[in-house]
Amino acid sequence: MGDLCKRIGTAAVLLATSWWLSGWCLQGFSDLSMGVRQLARRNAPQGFTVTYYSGRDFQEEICRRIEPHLRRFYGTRAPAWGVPRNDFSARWEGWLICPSTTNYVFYSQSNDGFRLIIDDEPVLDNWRPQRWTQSGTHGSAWLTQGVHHVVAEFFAANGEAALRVKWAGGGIGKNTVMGGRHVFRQAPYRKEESR
Ligand SMILES: [Ca+2]
Repeated sequence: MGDLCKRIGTAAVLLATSWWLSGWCLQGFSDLSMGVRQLARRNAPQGFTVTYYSGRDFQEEICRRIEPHLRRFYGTRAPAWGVPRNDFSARWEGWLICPSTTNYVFYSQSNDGFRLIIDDEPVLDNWRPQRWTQSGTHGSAWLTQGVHHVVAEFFAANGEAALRVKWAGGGIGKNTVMGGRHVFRQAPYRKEESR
């Protein structure tokens, strides 16, 4: 009888431990997606922080501002007071929220040079004077569900200047411009936690 009690006790302990472990794992997942939803609801600061520089290669910082999307049509005008109309550069920085773990494709059209870096890895590199084309260029990256650090860089040579970046994957349609509710100015989670 004592032996039976011991066996039942051991089984109960094993059952309780596995229940606790499965709950802990599930909690980890729901925390991430719940955290992202809460962030969107809480009016967390959305958009990119962008810094404008004079010179094609970030020579002198002129100003810093917030922009909601990677979509700018400058024409032949300067992007901000004090920034030259020709020969300027810009760097956008933000945290991209990926809804699921999958392959994402990024499409850019620019006049002139553009590059996109995600988690310190180059995804698009089109850094040269160029005209706007309908086909543009594209690159892809396998990204986990959660947040990823994004840096986008642009330079204008002369004449017209413009930039548009779209992305697709994980339920995000191909015509989605990068930004809006998918980009935050500060990391909701540390990078290591989203991997
Ligand atoms: Ca140009």
